[in-house]
Amino acid sequence: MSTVQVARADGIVTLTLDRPQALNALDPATLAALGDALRAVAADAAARVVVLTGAGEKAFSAGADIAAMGGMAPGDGHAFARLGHAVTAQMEALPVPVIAAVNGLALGGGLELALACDLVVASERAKLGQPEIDLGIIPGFGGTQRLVRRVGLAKARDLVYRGTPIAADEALRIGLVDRVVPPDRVRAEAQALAAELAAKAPLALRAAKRATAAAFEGDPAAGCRYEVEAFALTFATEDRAEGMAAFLAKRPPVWKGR
Ligand code: CO8
Repeated sequence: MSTVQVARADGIVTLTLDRPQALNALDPATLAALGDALRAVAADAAARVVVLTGAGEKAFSAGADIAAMGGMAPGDGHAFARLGHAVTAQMEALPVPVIAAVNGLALGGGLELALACDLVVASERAKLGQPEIDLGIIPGFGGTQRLVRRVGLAKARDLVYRGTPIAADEALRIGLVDRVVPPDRVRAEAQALAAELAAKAPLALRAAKRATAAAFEGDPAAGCRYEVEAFALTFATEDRAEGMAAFLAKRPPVWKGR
């Protein structure tokens, strides 16, 4: 039985890490299953938004599976780190936004999955951190890079050097998460946000994801040049004509994804 559950409704694909007895720790099989699910989303023209969450009340994910890592030789560790990087890169490369619904602990590789998401909704009870230092390792699924980008060098170093998790309100304050809600609201809030995005003009939403990603791919001037190209492409869509006509006619737009 897969440890990643997939549910589809109204253009929203919800992926649930499902190993609650191990706090949704990421073993190689779970990462591979997540990779398979993401490949299916990438090939699904009807998918508009992805929500990633963890089963149970306690954890989004407590990180890479320590029991699985315990027996790994350096070469296995290298392969495991590459698998984690491949999956987080897949998440960023998806044409549609990914929302993390952090329903509890997001530690180590668990936080690194959330960092590869476009937006993060967290439970008031969530705890987030990079505790790898206390295992004698460092973040290995892209955390050192994405965390620095998200919260800045000093705050990222504080989390990585000390390994001490922070509470949701502190995570909100430093920009590590985007919204904090009561525990029983986290999944509903993520679904509502997903529904809001799923109702947007699909091609414009995809262009917005690609163009904002370009901000980190080269120098700012190259990012701005990319924005001009992506912006111009939206002008070639029927949805652009519909969006502007609807505004002028004072009626809601009807998106066709063309
Ligand atoms: N891996 C495997 N099993 C885990 C993990 C984990 N990361 N976290 C929890 N579990 C298991 C526990 O072993 C326990 O299993 P069992 O019931 O069979 O004993 C079960 O989940 C419940 O956990 P606890 O009893 O420990 O629950 P507590 O509420 O007492 O504690 C904690 C919760 C504080 C979260 C505690 O479980 C903990 O410290 N977990 C480890 C957190 C951690 O260090 N995460 C980072 C892992 S390293 C990592 O993610 C690196 C990513 C990059 C790897 C690159 C590859 C080379």
